[in-house]
Amino acid sequence: TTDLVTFGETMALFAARRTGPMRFARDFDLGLGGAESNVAIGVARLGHRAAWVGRVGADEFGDLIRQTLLGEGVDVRAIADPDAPTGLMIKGRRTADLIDVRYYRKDSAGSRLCADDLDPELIRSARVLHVSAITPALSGTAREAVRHAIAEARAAGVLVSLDVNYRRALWTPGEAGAWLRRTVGDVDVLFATEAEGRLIADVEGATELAGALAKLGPRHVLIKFGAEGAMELSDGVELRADPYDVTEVDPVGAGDAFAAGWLADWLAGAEPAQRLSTACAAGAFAVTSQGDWESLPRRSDLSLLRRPTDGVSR
Ligand code: KDG
Repeated sequence: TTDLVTFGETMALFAARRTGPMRFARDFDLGLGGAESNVAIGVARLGHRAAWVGRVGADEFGDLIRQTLLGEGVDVRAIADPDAPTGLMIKGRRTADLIDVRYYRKDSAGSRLCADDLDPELIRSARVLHVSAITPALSGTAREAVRHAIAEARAAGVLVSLDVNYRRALWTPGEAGAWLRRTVGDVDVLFATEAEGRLIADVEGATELAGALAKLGPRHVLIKFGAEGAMELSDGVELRADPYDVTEVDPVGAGDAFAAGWLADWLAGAEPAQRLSTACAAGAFAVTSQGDWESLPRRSDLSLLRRPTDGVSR
């Protein structure tokens, strides 16, 4: 059993050490990244049990992914695919504040994920199923795995969480929008930026957008404004949270951290305002260092951040 189960593609990540065109990067830090495994790490660091399912290659990068997630306390269900390599993500720094992500993931092991890879018992035993709309963009079998997992979770009364995580390298806004509109009615918690929300409902204004999305089904709609904070519409009640004051080093992974913070506090039974605040704090931590997940907070870290209006902590 687990508190949260998630699945998707996790890739080996090469992050350029220096700023400039990638061809001059010369050296890279090797790590890993994957929206869903980032969430699993975040939830585990915040004190809950998280399981991650995915395919990796039968290669060094697959081992890296398995070992790193294990080290983070995630219940890793990594299937080593003998016929395809672990996908790669290359993160360049075109300028000091412009990150350039390239994928080498077509036909990767992760994209070959299928419904049979998901243990229905694991889903039924969880309290939360978290998916992202990256997975349906990977392949037909991966898309079917998402559909199947959501149906399984719903039938068992497991909370279904979906982060839009729109990736334009993988599909067009039209394709993503059509899938999201078909799926959102089966989702309890929806995480989106304003632009992502508009893939589903073309509505101006954050409050209006959240209302339109909630009408489609999700009981909890979370709209993220990046460095401007976030809002939540839950059971008709709107909440807003100010951002935390941090220096952004690398914004990639902030959304996953936000989802992890929110879901961890949902699991802990926290009040809505607390839950949204933890989500914002986790998102803020995520941008403070290089890497997609490395700076995700533990519970004891959360009190380190202050909102600008809170003044100085002594
Ligand atoms: O949200 C961050 C993720 O996007 C990153 O870690 C890698 O899953 C990934 C993707 O497809 O971009």
